[in-house]
Amino acid sequence: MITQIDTYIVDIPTIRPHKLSMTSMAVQSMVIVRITDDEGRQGIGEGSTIGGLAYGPESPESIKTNIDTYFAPYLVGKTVDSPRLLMQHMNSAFRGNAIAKSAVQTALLDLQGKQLGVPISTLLGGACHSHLPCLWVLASGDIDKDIYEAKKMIDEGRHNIFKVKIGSRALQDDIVHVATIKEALGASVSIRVDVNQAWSEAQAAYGMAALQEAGIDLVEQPTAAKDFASLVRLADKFTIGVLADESIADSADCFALAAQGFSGSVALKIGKAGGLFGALDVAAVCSAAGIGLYGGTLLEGSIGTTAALHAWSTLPVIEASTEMFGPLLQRDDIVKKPLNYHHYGVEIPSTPGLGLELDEDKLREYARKV
Ligand code: MUC
Ligand code: MG
Repeated sequence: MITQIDTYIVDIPTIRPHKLSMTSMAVQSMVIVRITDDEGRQGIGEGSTIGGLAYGPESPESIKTNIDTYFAPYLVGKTVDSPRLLMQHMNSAFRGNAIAKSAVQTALLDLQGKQLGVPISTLLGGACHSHLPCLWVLASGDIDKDIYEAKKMIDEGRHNIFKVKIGSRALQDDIVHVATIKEALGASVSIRVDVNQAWSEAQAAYGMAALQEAGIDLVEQPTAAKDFASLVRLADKFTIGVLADESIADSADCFALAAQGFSGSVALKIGKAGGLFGALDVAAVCSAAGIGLYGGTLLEGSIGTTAALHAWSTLPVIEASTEMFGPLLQRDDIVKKPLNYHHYGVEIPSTPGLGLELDEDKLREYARKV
């Protein structure tokens, strides 16, 4: 039975400024949830977004407040026999707040996994992979720094696919930036871009023609999240792939985009979908519609990233790779044994629950003092 729920906002500086079209991040603020049962076992979860309210409608502060005020009083006294049923009740009692729900769902699954002695992937039906490929995101905003960073990652065997964040500068400057990086890294290295909704459809058509010519593989969310029709038209018009990110939070969004005939890929994110169950529901719609899958992140730290990895590990095929590099963007970690990144990817823990242990000293050090 659940006896206590604690939440913390944890602020960890990034290793360098991370520049997206809508914000520049110098710190990542994660909401960490800890659920304790009557035998003293604990489950942990994480809810993170990007740049306060810059990326979406939830902020670290709203995530913490809504877990403390609404979710925690509902959950205390309940057993964790069925996280799915608890989430179903929470989804009908509390609207929205997908990231907060994802944090709580992760903590429930971590606790249930520890109670049963199995990893979260087993609770979800079993892992198809113990290691998944993982790309790196170039977002320093500086061409030379981006090229240096990418070459170092390739030499270290850490990453061989790169996504470049663009959309905050003039279109032509972005094209030169990306084409120069591609030229420097060569044909064997895959380069994508993420525009984070910054282009009109006309700009996207111009930009995608130039990026296709430069040998770029994929363009993520070129146009506004709600403009499904432009994603469909752009995906039909170019051979360069289109990846829908902000457009698709849950399976209903995905069904609507699929019904319009979208032929690209979708970025799955546990935060957008209200947790692992919701993200896997999106994956099921994609598979039925012939839409490719991509394991996405909201730049979560080790806890959120590992939760997502357990979900992605149950998918037989992830056509467009993953970007589960969030912990590597942070200067420090609040878990005792960080994830193991090697061979251009990351290993998925196989011990009970998430397979992580909180470092209490680090948690105290980085937890925001209210
Ligand atoms: C996004 O829009 O994809 C994922 C990687 C990154 O650098 O930013 C996030 C958000
Ligand atoms: Mg994106």
